[in-house]
Parts: sequence; C-alpha cells; structure tokens
Amino acid sequence: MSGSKIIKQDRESGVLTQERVKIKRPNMYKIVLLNDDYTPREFVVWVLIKIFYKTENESLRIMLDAHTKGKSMIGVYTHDVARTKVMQVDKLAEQNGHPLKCDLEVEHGGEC
Ligand code: TYC
Repeated sequence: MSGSKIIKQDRESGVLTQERVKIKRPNMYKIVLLNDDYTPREFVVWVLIKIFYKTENESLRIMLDAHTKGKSMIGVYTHDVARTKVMQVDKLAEQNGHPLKCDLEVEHGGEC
C-alpha cells in the first residue's frame, strides 16, 4: 500500500495511533499555443519571448510547430502562473487586433 504515515500520541492515555495519508502533487497546467490564419508570425514570436521568456530560436520553433500542426505546447506551469500568462497573451493580442489564443490543459498531479 502506498502513502505516508502520521503517528499521533494521545496526551492522557499515551496511546499511539497511526494514520495513513495520501499526498498528491498539485495539478499542473499545460499552455498550448493555437494556430490561426491572421496573427502575423513575428507577433507570435514576440509574445513567446515577452511573456514566456523563450529564446528567439525556441520561439520560432514553437510558432512554426503551431503554424504547421495547428497547436504547440509552450510549457507547463502552476495554475496561477498559467492563468496569468494566458490573460497576458489575450490582452496583448486584443490590444494589437490579433486573434491569437492559447489553451490550458490540466495535468492531474499523481500520488507522491
Ligand atoms: N498561421 C499564422 C500566419 O500564417 C501564424 C501563426 C503561427 C499564428 C502560430 C498563430 O499560434 C500561431 N500568419
């Protein structure tokens, strides 16, 4: 059987009890870049550098991957970081009049 053990002692009786607890890793979130027919390639590369701190080469690779296959994985982040980055992409795309979008895919945390 898997899981960690917690041992507790009752103050008065001194009786020891052992509990088995299951600890799970937190869910992580995959950010996926989606292709569209209108956003300029240079803008996509700029967003990947600015928001995701990718190098120019890596940004080009991810952009071309999405362009040819329809989507491409940018990276895996905690929930807060992933949501913030997706919102930043939405805002930059809207401000610049482009339909660029990213998707979030949950990766369920397994047992420790
Ligand atoms: N397909 C776009 C074009 O030809 C470029 C592009 C690439 C857009 C990747 C979005 O996620 C994307 N201008």
